[in-house]
Amino acid sequence: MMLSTPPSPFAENITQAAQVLANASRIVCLTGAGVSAESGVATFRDAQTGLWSHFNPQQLASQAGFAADPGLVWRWYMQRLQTVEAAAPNLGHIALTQLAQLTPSFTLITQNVDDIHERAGSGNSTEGVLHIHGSITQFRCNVCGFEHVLQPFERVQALPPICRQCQQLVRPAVVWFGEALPERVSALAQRAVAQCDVMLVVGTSGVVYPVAEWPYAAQQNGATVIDVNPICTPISAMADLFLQGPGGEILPTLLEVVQQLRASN
Ligand code: BV8
Ligand code: ZN
Repeated sequence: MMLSTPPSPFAENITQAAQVLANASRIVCLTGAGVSAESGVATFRDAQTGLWSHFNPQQLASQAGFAADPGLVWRWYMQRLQTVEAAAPNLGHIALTQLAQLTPSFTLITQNVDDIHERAGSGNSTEGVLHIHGSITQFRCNVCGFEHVLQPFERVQALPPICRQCQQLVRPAVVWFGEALPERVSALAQRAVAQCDVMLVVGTSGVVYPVAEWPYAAQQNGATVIDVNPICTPISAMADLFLQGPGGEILPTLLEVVQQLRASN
């Protein structure tokens, strides 16, 4: 059956990857900051442009960083929140929602704290989008965990809001370095990783743990690992198939070939 050759310099790999995805029964898709790059949200490592270039994100995204300068951390998150809210889903996000509809079981695990996957239409499955590192759009008390609904005036405040329950500082509901992953989400994610037959990894440098171990765990359980990234990373090196390029280009092409294969079956 002649497939229309996808317009990609890596047509061979794309066709192979599409065949694997078209035959898969349980797909896990693991995304990182790269999937949101084409929406204008700087990736975690190059997010340090301009104002923030002289700060280390690992410092800011930590209890120590928050304790040292809660105002600086609060303003960093308010600026990132503004960028996320202004960002629209790109063709990569949209292709993932359509791929999910073609697959019997599709679990989306994201390391991103933005809500762009949801706004693209992902997450309509029972589990929704598994935010393994939390969400920048939600807030809670740093001490008692009491949920906080952000008020417009609090976005431009120099300091974080105060918890209504215990008067401690409010922080974004993200997982900081040195903090444990959310238990329920992590259990759901690790079960999906253990049971999948394909793991599609998109836009992650694969350097943040324990999530960086999950492609290896999937592969050890017999899954095929496909990596989508414009550059080589430890994940592209271990992947069974490496599709080099931006997600916004590769994923729609991949989806098109999967749809052709599905239609011909
Ligand atoms: C924990 C929320 C323990 C905050 C984030 C071994 C085991 C366990 C832990 C560790 C370990 N070794 C070290 C640790 C500690 C630490 C860690 O991993 N450190 C690293 C730096 C060495 N891990 C932790 O602290 C974790 N917690 O282990 O707790 C514990 C247990 C019990 C009790 C207490 C404690 C928690 C880690 C979570 C940190 N929080 N985010 C916030 O966002 O502000 S991580 C943050 O960085 C992001 O969420 C994301 O996960 C990560 C950045 O990674 P990427 O998404 O990959 O982004 P990056 O910019 O790096 O790369 C982007 C990629 O996209 C690039 O490859 C680029 O080429 C590509 N790209 C660019 N354009 C495109 C593209 N791809 C496709 N298309 C494009 N157009
Ligand atoms: Zn509190």
